[in-house]
Amino acid sequence: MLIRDSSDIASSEITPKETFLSRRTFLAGAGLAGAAALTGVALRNLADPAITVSANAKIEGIQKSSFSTNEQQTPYNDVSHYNNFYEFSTDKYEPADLAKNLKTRPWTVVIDGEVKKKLVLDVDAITKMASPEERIYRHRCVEGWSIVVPWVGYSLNNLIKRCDPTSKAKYVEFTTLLDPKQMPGQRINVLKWPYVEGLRMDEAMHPLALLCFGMYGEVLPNQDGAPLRVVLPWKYGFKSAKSIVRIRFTRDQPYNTWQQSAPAEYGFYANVNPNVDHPRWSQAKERRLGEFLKRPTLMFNGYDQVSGLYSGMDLKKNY
Ligand SMILES: Nc1nc2c(c(=O)[nH]1)N[C@H]1C(S)=C(S)[C@@H](COP(=O)(O)O)O[C@H]1N2
Ligand SMILES: [Mo]
Repeated sequence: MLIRDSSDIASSEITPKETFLSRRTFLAGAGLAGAAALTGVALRNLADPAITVSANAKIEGIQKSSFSTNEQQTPYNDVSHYNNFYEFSTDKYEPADLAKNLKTRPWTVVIDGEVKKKLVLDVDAITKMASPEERIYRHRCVEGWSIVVPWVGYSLNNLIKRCDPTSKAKYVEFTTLLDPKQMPGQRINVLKWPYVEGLRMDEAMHPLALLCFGMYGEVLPNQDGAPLRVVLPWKYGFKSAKSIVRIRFTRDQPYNTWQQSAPAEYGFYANVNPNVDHPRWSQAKERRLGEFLKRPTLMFNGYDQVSGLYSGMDLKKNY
């Protein structure tokens, strides 16, 4: 994000990727048909890691959600092989492979700050706190690409209510795992580690804000933020922190990572807004992965139900 400009995005980034992905998809079909006679183990060993059929566990008892869009979903293989996850790489194709050995169990999440009692929760206890829903959300990256993903999780407000925040809690901050041994991207100072993001309390309590642990009916692949991430469909993708180990309630606005590294480009709010250009490119349009023509970007990414959270705010100033 830091090192790209709009011409890079239009030419060298998105277009070659689509060619690449459709080629991969084709190869996947051919490879699997040819390997159909082999055992599952042999198939997994022989297959290109980028096209291995996922062995991820199915999530039981998923309910449908009225918040889902009925737009066409982006293929699983694209969503799991085109990732921003700088802890592994600044390249979008590499996290799929580099994250494959990330140890996501056991995994604990510390809940502290302005709470009546500090908590250390096992991720499997967290995922069981409310029934899982499938939320098919549009997801818009600040770089100009977008995807439609059937995430699995539940409204973040279910967890927040269980955490007993004090009346002084005005914001909630999310911190990603810090572990350079497992996360090779953290051996490079491309960002200040660990990755930190945050929300105002009323944003975090909005039912659209999703605490996410799965996609396409299965547990999250590591490169998409396993075992636990947030998904905030009305904000640019960078607000949705991955592989969360700490949730802290604060009195003051968290100093999020992207604001630290490029304050003129990435603010705290980061609401999708076609009327506010990025300093180096327009945000008026986006390219859905797999599509050729760009489409207009919608205010709040089309999630108008959040607009009340920002009434009276200057969204040019609070970008
Ligand atoms: N910890 C962490 N979280 C992160 C990022 C990251 O680099 N590190 N990238 C963000 C950005 S810019 C985007 S667009 C989304 C991408 O999520 P996806 O790979 O599941 O599509 O993750 C966000 N969360
Ligand atoms: Mo992004």
